[in-house]
Amino acid sequence: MKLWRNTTLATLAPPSTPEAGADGWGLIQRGALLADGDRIHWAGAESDLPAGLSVDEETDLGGALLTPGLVDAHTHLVYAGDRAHEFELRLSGASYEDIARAGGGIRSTVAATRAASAGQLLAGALPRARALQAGGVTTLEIKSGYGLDFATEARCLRAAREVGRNTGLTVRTTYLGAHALPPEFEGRPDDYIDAVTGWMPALQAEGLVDAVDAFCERIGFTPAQTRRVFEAARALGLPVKLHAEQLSDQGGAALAAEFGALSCDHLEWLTDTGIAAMRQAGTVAVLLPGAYYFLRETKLPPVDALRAAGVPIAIASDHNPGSSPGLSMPLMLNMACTFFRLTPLEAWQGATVHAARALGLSDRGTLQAGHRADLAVWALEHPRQLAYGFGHDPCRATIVGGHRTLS
Ligand code: DI6
Ligand code: FE
Repeated sequence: MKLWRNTTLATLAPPSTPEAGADGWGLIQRGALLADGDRIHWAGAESDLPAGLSVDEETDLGGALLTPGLVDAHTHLVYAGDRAHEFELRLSGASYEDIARAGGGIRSTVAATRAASAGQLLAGALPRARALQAGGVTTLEIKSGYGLDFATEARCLRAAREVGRNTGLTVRTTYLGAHALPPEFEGRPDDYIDAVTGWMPALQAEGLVDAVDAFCERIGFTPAQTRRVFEAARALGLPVKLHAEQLSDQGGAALAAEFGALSCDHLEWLTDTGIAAMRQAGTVAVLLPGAYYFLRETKLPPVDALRAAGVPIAIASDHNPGSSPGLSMPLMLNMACTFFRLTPLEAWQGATVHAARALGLSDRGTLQAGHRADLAVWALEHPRQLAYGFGHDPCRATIVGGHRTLS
């Protein structure tokens, strides 16, 4: 067994568990944590350490803060090229949608990604994953969606799997073939949806698909087209999620909820109908403050109504080259508080236990016996300080499945 001691624990454990605290943080001063293989065996006050256990490895954390590792539940980490020039165009007045309609945007990243080899895609994605990890991330989701043909979508999803193998991080893959209309299908979006659904079984058979996503938007796909993608996923037993209500209200959240979606993401234009449907389906709301910030949006997601309805709220980086080229979950926590008025505790829960749920994972996101030993060590006294600062770098180490992977 491995022991981490002389630490302040923030367990974030739910009220029914022995690791819980009165206020949601589950703060334990002079704490200790024991891991057996890749699982947490015990977490509590060092003075209560169970006796008679054989400890093979002991780490004195010198009083540092120990928390669950962060979960980034929405990234587009695998792509080639960048869109710094489009950033300049937007700063001089062009809108994100204007650029997309003029053939730039997602399509320009698709052209660069199609031209990139598997090795180049991995070489681009690995440092991004490591940057997220340096900010405390131990589990992340990676979407395809910059290939838009079978070979390139498969190459991107394989690169995502490789990121997991190379870093030790848990990577959940999402097939986002319905991200944008590729040029060869111009004017034929329904034919393209046929292609997207047609590629799905082979991608699944290769073990490349943990979930299926779509971009339901004026510059993406209609609700009717999205429904066809979801029907294909359901026929294969694959869970769905949706880029919904980012730039306009398309009723996407209600549609996704009808399919029992794991999550609906973005949600700036979400309505009460969508919220009610998500609550009923148990769908997580994934808020993406990086895209809100970088696109200089002003329409806020309906956080109060989500909270009142009891819809779990997660936050994620949405890392992508067009609308959120950031790689720091600590910054997302800060922006979720400043822009969206989440409390620091809600932001933490949003980047841990609720984010895990958005990926269909119920074995991580808190420090409680039986959960994965996915941990982050911080030079902080209280986790609220992570959401308070910005541009700082307080993560000292991450531990994935009981193994220290970064320090
Ligand atoms: N919404 C987003 O924010 C990203 N994809 C999506 O559907 C942006 C993708 C990009 O601009 O490259
Ligand atoms: Fe996205």
